[in-house]
Amino acid sequence: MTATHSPTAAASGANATERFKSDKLAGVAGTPKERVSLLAREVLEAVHATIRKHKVTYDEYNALKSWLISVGEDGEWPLFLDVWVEHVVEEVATEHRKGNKGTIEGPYYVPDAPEQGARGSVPTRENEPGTALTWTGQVTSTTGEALGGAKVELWHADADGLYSQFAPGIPEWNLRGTFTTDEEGRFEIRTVRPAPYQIPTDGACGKLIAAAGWHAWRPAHLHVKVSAPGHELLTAQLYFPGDEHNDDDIASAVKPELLLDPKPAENGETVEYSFVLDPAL
Ligand code: MBD
Ligand code: FE
Repeated sequence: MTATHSPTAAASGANATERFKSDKLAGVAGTPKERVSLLAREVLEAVHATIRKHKVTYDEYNALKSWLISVGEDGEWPLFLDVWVEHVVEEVATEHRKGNKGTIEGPYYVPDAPEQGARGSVPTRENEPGTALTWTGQVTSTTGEALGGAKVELWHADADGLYSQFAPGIPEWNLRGTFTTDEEGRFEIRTVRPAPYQIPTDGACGKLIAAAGWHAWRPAHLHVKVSAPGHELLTAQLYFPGDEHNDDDIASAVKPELLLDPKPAENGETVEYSFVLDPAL
């Protein structure tokens, strides 16, 4: 991937912040005082303990303050939280499940992607770069029932590692589609293989990565949300074997159950991957 194709903080951060505000703020107002007090106190105590343990200086305190200010200015709170915190929230939220493993949503989901039926292609540009990938699968319940009419929402980066609506110059719904399973719960999706994804290096998160000597990469991944009436929504990502970042994903979101096994085909690759949904709580 060339530098000209790197995602920028300006293009992705502000959009991710707006997206979050419009989608995710319903229902968060009712948290009881006792719960807020408990959680806020324990997080602050953990910060205090780190300061004492490592004798944090005023210079370091001011570096933190200035960095926190820039996270907001760059619109990178969604990116920061989804990369370094969400994986533990997801772990706790789904530990009771018997069906499919899921993983984090990340900052780039957009609801209501165009409907493509049970079999079809995600929206692509003419000559969309990348290896063609035909994915077949079935949605069933933990009781073994086929789930017809289930929704499989797919979104992913292109062969340059860029997401539509979060990088300039890409058609609005490129590589974003909603599929609806047939009576047997089956679907067939045609898309292209995404590239590994580098989080923007020119914003606050990039500054932290550079200052700490970390890397900015996620392995190539397909994002999905799978839903059916009476079942828990499954949010997952699927990964490709052999990707050099499967073992050191910056977002800690890879699980062995989420690795695909693509096979070479006449035109690109084929892959089978199915989903098992838990009953709604
Ligand atoms: C991504 O594409 C992503 O999936 C996550 C979790 C964080 C940043 C970019
Ligand atoms: Fe992603």
